[in-house]
Amino acid sequence: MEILYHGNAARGLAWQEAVTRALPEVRFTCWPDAANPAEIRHIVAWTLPDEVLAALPNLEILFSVGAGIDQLDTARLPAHLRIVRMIEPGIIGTMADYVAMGALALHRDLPFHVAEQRAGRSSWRDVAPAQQCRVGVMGLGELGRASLAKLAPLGFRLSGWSRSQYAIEGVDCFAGETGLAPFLAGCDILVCLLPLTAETRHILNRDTFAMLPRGARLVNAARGGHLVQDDLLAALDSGQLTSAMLDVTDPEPLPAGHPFYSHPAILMTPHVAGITRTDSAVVSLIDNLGRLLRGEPLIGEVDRSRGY
Ligand code: NDP
Ligand code: OXD
Repeated sequence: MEILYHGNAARGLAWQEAVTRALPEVRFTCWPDAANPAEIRHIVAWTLPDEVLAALPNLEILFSVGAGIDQLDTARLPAHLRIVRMIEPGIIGTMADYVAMGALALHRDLPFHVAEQRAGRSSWRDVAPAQQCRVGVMGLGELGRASLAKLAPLGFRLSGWSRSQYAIEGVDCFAGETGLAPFLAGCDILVCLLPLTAETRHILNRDTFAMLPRGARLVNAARGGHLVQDDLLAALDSGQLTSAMLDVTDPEPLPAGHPFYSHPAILMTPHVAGITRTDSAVVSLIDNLGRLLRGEPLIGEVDRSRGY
């Protein structure tokens, strides 16, 4: 079996070595080195540029380097292509850390204090214990659940919203369209960890913000396409929202001069919340390649009709 890698060269070499050591029967090649691209049936990549896609007419399975798959623009991929997303402890652990950092930073008014510092001022704001703050997570998948587990010992009151109804200890779980309004009504901090699909695009909009308690805060660590940027600015201006922490934007990076850069109530990071770790992700990849060789179900296979 051959698997082609497309992406960062250093990671490609490290994965080639690890995969070859663990599974000598797998030939791991790095784009553009495949001897016969027309024979390639499996690829691991973050995105598939047009020239790569065109060179691989017999592709059957695409392993995403990341947890999300929307960056692949799946509408342009053949309908029969199976897509497998990356589920690995590096992404999960770093994301949970980020969400904990975001919740604490917004709860303790870090954007305000940073803005005051930059303006050469020092003002005091009231401080409430974490136990008085309700954090709600949209998306109860791999990342949402790990983030809730990380938040729990910090003392926050926790809730979650997803498509399916779940029971998670210590978390008030809501589901589906009917669960959205009651979920939002109980979020002092709203965290978005949804996949970006036709249903979730622009879900962070003025109607959603209006259903939050006045003065709520937002952490978006999922995708920039979830957020309606003008609605966030309007909600911050009106006081409906107090502050936001954004790891993702559309586009990335935002153009120079974009109002988010200088907004005193917005903290931004450059898509670093959950990071695919070269060392731990290759273990997940090797596990999945072994499953493929044995004809077993793959971990993280995407339901293309659902979009995640
Ligand atoms: P999962 O597929 O494990 O979980 C997705 C969750 O979202 C599920 O609980 C699912 O519900 C829920 N969901 C999906 N659609 C809807 C909907 N229409 N209404 C309500 N709930 C919905 O994904 P992960 O947790 O692994 O990852 C989530 C996203 O995080 C990724 O798709 C990616 O975009 C983003 N990400 C961002 C990173 C960063 O660095 N900023 C890093 C890694 C990922 P159900 O359980 O019922 O199916
Ligand atoms: C991912 C990401 O999807 O890094 O893994 O955003």
